[in-house]
Amino acid sequence: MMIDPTVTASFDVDPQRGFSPLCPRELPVPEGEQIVSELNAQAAFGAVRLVSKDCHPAEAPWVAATPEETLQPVSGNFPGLDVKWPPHCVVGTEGNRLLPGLPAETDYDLVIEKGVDPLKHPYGACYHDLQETESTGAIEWLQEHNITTLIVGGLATDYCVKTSVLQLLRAGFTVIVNLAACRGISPDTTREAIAAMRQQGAVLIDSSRELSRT
Ligand code: VGL
Repeated sequence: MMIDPTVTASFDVDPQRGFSPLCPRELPVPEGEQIVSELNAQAAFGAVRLVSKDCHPAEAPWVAATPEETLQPVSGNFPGLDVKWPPHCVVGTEGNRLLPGLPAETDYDLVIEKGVDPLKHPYGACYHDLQETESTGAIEWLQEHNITTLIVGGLATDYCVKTSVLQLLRAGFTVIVNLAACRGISPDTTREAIAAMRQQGAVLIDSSRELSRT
């Protein structure tokens, strides 16, 4: 696939230790730590590089007290929350850090922090809320930088990558999903996520080797 780097951004979605086997007590996505070389390779095709991060508090109504509570609905009237998750990517902890081998945060062109509010647990990088009313500024930033195309990878394929990709497609961007730079939480939901992204117009590639510059 031909890429014009001058209008392309590389987007690392939540490539954090808390979503990898490096932090087995958080939300370890199988092989989550193995995406780093592909994220770094795809970045060579973009003029800018973005990263989003889950930046959660330690306590929130969505935090599962036991592993069995994971994916159970949050009880009570919390419109910003859907299901429970193990504590992960808590600000100031190891799980919040980027995977080893990625650039320092200060070397990215934009860092998007999400999930800070204990009453909100968004998945997509473009909005702070599930209802998609409160922008993180990512879409506006990309538009201001004249970006039309994104190459996306990250964790997890079936949640934050999928939701971010669908948001970017709805905002009108061309979105290339680099599957070698993604890993999912479970095989079934990952398959469904890939089908949904394709159906909504994402271009799926198996690796950055399929990319070339115009
Ligand atoms: C994610 C589940 C819960 C993700 C975040 O980054 O994909 N998944 N929180």
